[in-house]
Amino acid sequence: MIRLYDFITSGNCWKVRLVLSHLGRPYERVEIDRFTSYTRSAEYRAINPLGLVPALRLEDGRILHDSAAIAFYLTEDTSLLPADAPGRAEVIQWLIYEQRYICETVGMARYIVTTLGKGGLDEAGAQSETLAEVQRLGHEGLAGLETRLAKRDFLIGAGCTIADLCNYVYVAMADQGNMDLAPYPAIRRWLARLEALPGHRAMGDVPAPVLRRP
Ligand SMILES: N[C@@H](CCC(=O)N[C@@H](CS)C(=O)NCC(=O)O)C(=O)O
Repeated sequence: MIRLYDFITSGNCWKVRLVLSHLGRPYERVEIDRFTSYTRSAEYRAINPLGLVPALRLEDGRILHDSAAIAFYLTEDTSLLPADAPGRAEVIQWLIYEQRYICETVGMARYIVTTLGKGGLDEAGAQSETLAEVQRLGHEGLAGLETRLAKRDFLIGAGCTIADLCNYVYVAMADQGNMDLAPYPAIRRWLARLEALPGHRAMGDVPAPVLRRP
């Protein structure tokens, strides 16, 4: 069976879990504690040399890392990945968009606020310039999504694809980075549309792990 190396609170891992639940595909979950340095250990770097989650071990022993690559692999020959070349190129385009303009901005704001543990405030209590800058860039990313979604239900074609699922995750958690989605009505409708799909799972709704590390 395929095996996912997973942090529950990682948005990039949630993307892969969402894809798996939409597919109804069983998998083994290895739960990693992100607050240890296990991902930097030699044991884990043998799984992913970059020391990052998610990583997916395939039945034949090969390992894939990076949420976009894993999502692309898992959805071959399914409705979540178009079969035609232009449709697949559009998926790649929106996966790149997510990594550059959503994950690294909206996702980074969440990371600064929730994981760096300072609530986004520097030692003097003022909002950190770094947080303000990633929020500014995040609003650029959200504005691009809002424009795309203004007259359509999903990012590509008529149904949900991995472009939607991957972009969904950090946008859905924007409030955790103190980013307000009020100015983006099309995005808010799209989030609700995705959350109403039968394959949707909340971030914390995970199968029991087969292993815990460390
Ligand atoms: N581009 C990668 C980014 C992966 C990434 O940054 N993962 C973070 C968690 S969201 C991580 O593993 N951090 C390592 C650590 O915190 O030890 C992807 O989409 O999967």
